Amino acid sequence: MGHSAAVWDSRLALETVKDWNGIDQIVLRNPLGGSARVSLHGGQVISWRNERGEELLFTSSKAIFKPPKAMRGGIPICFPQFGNCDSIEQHGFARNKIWTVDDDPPPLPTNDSQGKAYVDLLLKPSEEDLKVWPHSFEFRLRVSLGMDGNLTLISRIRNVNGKPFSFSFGYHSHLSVSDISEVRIEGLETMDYFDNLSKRERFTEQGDAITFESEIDRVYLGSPNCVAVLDHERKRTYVIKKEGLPDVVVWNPWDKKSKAMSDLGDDEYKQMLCVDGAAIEKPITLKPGEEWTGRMEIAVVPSSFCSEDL
Ligand code: TA6
Repeated sequence: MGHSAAVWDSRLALETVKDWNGIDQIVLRNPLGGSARVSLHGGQVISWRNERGEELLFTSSKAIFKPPKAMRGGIPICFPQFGNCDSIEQHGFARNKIWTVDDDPPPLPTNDSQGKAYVDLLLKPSEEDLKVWPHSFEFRLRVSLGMDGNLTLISRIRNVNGKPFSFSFGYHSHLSVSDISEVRIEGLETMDYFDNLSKRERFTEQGDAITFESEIDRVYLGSPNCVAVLDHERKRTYVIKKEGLPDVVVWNPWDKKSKAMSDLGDDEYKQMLCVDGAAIEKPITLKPGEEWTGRMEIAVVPSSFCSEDL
């Protein structure tokens, strides 16, 4: 029997479970067997499975599932800072905080979540947060799973009538790949990028696709709103569509850095690739009452190893 979106009551497609630390996780399901799992620890998507139950996001076997450390894998939310800065931890505090479920969010401008299973989460600054980052914000995150199995994250960050503030942002997306040396990224050709391995020096991408044979840690600037990650061995392509996120971070630690990371197996770099929708080069500035929206949708489509089919 086919499942039309109208038939599927997406409000019933949610289940709340507890993790080993007693923190709630919300499980979204679609009638075809797809699922996504979001932890209130960090508002982090920690699992996304297709209708065959295959895991599409990478999770390290050595992940530390203990606040305030973000779990290595899934999609950590990097806010109010992507990268390092002196006053707050790397990639900001949002991924290390306990979020709440927002039962009555302001409506989204588009009917983006029609026929999808979704959950709305909310993060507001604690007294402790305000000490390190003295800005009154409301961060609403909607995670949804479509009938087509696509995963969508919509972040709305509002300046709650404090003084103007600026932030950088990233969906730190750990994709599961079969073998990093058999993966390529299309859509970033000719883009400029900062190379974090060369003191953020600016270069221009020369290749016709990005392939991997060593550590890579780059921020592609002003990138197109559609990027494809082709996994040759599994004959599948992640298609990442984004709005409000001009930059794309591409990161694989490779062998040396993996060995130095306590929450990543020595060889696990072969099965993961971070391709993050982000706003880094030009931080977002919000005046009192203003709101910013950053939307990322990831689809997985069957693919042959050529770009014409994308
Ligand atoms: O560019 C991505 C990056 O900033 C890398 O430099 C590396 O540090 C990665 O994020 C992982 O950061 P995390 O804080 O998640 O360990």
